[in-house]
Amino acid sequence: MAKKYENWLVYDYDEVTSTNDVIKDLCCKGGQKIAVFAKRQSAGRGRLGRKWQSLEGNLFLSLAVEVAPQFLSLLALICGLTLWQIIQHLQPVAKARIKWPNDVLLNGAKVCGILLEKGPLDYIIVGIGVNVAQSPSTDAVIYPTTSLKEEGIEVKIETLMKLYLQQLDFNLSLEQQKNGRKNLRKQWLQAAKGYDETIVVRQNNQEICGIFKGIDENGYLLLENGGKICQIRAGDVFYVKEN
Ligand code: BT5
Repeated sequence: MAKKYENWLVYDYDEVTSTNDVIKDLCCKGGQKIAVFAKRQSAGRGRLGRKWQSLEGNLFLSLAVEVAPQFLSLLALICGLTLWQIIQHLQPVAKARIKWPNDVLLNGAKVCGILLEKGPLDYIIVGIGVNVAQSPSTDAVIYPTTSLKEEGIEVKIETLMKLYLQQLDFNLSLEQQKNGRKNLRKQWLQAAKGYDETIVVRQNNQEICGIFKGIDENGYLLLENGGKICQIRAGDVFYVKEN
């Protein structure tokens, strides 16, 4: 059931509730880089208990990554950057952008969502959902959606999974190098949508409007509001000017 791919042991399932749940049992012994891949997911989730619509033909992948707790918010950004880089590689003219922290947008619509959760031992579980073949109807979601296929990018799910593991490994090794984090933050900012533009950040029941001024060294969002820069650690970003 498990296949070795580069440094990763990849468990492959036909159907699971959530790849993020299955991986937590598999990585509890430690000592191995584990990934879980499923063709179907019956209870995919997003942040804050939100539902992730897991349509047939899309990618559902979870990885157990060992990182220091202080690196967590930057890891969240790197995971989105990784998919952005792959899309650019597959289709250099694609209009791909990252919406803080790690949603990947194609032509302004969400093609990928990433969920980080605490796993056993020192593992962080990274769950990646990519709309490869189809996207849910927009009435069921809070943001426009699309798929790679709808945007003219044809890739096999398994190929995409392998590219993701390879590119994430590359980014994580870069992070270990001198100026690696700075370099990754710079790349993320170049890929981000809306720098220096007005955005709205929705947090629980409040909304903060301000100018998106990039990210700090931890990957937190910097928002200029009333002449001051505030640091945002969590929330949903909406753009005032679309596309
Ligand atoms: C996310 O949450 O975007 C993280 C999604 C992570 C999904 C992966 S799949 C593999 C692994 N196993 C899991 O159970 N989860 C991970 P958030 O930022 O909270 O966005 C969730 C919102 O995105 C929903 O409330 C919908 O509005 C919208 N949404 C749901 N399904 C979508 C889809 N397939 N494509 C685009 N948007 C979607």
